[in-house]
Amino acid sequence: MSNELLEFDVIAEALIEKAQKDGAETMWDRKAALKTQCGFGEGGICCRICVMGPCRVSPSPDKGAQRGICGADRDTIVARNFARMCCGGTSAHSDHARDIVHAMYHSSEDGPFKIREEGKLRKIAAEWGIEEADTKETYALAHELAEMALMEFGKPFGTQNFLKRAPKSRQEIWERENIAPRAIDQEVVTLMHSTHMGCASDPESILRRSLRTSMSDGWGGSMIGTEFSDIMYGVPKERASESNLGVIDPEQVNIMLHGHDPNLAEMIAVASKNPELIEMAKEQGAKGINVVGMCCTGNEMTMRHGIKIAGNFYQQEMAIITGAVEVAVVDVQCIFPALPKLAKSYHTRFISTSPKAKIAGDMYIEFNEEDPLSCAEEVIKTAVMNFKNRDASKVDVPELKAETIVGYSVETTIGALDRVVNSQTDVTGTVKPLGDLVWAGVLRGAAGIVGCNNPKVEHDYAHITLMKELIKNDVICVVTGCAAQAAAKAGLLKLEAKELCGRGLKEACERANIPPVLHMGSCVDISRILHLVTLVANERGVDIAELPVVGAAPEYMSEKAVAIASYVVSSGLNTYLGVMPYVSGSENFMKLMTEGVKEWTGAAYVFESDPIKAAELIMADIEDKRTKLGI
Ligand code: NFS
Ligand code: SF4
Repeated sequence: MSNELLEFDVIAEALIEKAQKDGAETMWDRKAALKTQCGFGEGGICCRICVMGPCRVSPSPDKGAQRGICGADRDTIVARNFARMCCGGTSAHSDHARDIVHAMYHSSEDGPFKIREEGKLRKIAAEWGIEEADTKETYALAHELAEMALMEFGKPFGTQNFLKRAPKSRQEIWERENIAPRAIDQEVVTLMHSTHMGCASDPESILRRSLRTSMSDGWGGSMIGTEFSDIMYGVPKERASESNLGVIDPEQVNIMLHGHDPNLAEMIAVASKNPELIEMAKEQGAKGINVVGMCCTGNEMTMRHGIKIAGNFYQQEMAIITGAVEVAVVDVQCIFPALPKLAKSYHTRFISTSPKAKIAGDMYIEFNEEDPLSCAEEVIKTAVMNFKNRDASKVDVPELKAETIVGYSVETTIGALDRVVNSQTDVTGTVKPLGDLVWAGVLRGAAGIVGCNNPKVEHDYAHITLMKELIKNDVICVVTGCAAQAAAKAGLLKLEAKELCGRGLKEACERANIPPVLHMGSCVDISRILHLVTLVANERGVDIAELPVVGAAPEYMSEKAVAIASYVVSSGLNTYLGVMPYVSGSENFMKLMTEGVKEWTGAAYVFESDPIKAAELIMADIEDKRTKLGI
């Protein structure tokens, strides 16, 4: 293990000890109280889809109960449970996107929601076939596009608009395999229906339908979430930031922004710059107002504003345990329901804001798209007025933070690639230099490393180890979500990280002036990775499955990650999972995931918990793809 990680773990341990001293409970206490986790649940062979159950069947064909009361066997039960995780994940990403589109529908010249990227608005409007997209009045066009996007959730006919971005060959595969997603809500509803008691029992059909639902996330909800956020809040650009708990500043009013949807976060960012509120903070004895990000909201805000990231999923409790956070404000997803109680061990106020994620235990200030700033201002005022309630004896912020460069949207990445070419003689503004570097073997390939933290594995260890192994072997990494924050904390998002690379990647980083691990944003921004990969495949005239590119989620925990893995596999990229999903109770279903699906999409799920072994498998995979391409 590297020094940074050891150092990091020491800090984590210190904070857990501090929590114990402060009488505060953490996820580790709760994990211990749960004792051994349920083996049937772990294997995916407990069914409680109907009230005749729960039916726990045996993982073994030789002993124990073979079927539930209705007759469902282990293969059906595992498949249905897996499918419902895909539904949950797809719903979360896509409903997030719907809120962004609603905000765009309410956008206006003088309102808080504005169109900041007119060029991107017109480009996507044209891509979606809106007539006169280049001449229509900006807001009229924004509203028309927003309405069209809302139809992506419920249109009665046709498939997702963004599918057309993919190479022809990929689109044909999706048609052939019947996994081209229709309206997003329809895909979720129809899969919930399929997996209702007494409906589908064929595991193969259930997996195929799970892929299609997940596709409506990756090429639907997530892509809409990313692209429409960019139109409203700006396309992320390369910028410097910092990451880790040390970005919490004991001398300022600290507001921890946690969740996912940039609507709330953007308004908090605006309100935190309000001179009256800053003045108020000074009157309370603070030097100013410090907004720090947590989880994906942190990624959104660091990409667009350079707002510093306090940590990833696993650190949400630790941030509060520092005793220096005045307010933890949240919207949706990945928020421990434990936070309000934890906050009560300190002076921290916990504020939930979304009717979809009302969290009991402290304050609720509803975020309303029609008057978004009033919620944001109330949050900031609450924080400012809470500064005086800090208990100095409980304040202990670890001096630990790393410099980072973030902001690698597709547009910014292409801009960086232009530095590699001769602008006098070569074409600029395309992904061609990236294809050239891969084809020449300077880069062996690329890996998208994404996902959460999970207490089943050592925090951040798998993320960092996998990234380090791959960059050492000249594989460029693009990262999102909590994996991106792991990279940030370990110093992999710095230009100096090139020293950890093989010769080829180091040279490419020097020429393009980029770090070897590129922060592409939040988890909905995995759609940026899909888009980039698609552009490279189109430029080279090959299918996505032919590229020496893989997906990996070394420490994931959420349903969203299960949906992501499923749409990445459907898109043609082998996907390496470091944590076993709840499928081990059915050998047949596992076989479908690791082998069978390859015949449909050209890619499969790979299960490997050891990051060193995963890196070896990935390198073999990448080299095999290169051989087949003849490069
Ligand atoms: Ni992704 Fe973001 Fe983190 Fe996992 Fe949660 S924050 S959407 S789900 S835990 S990476
Ligand atoms: Fe049991 Fe079948 Fe009901 Fe599931 S659907 S709980 S297996 S009876």
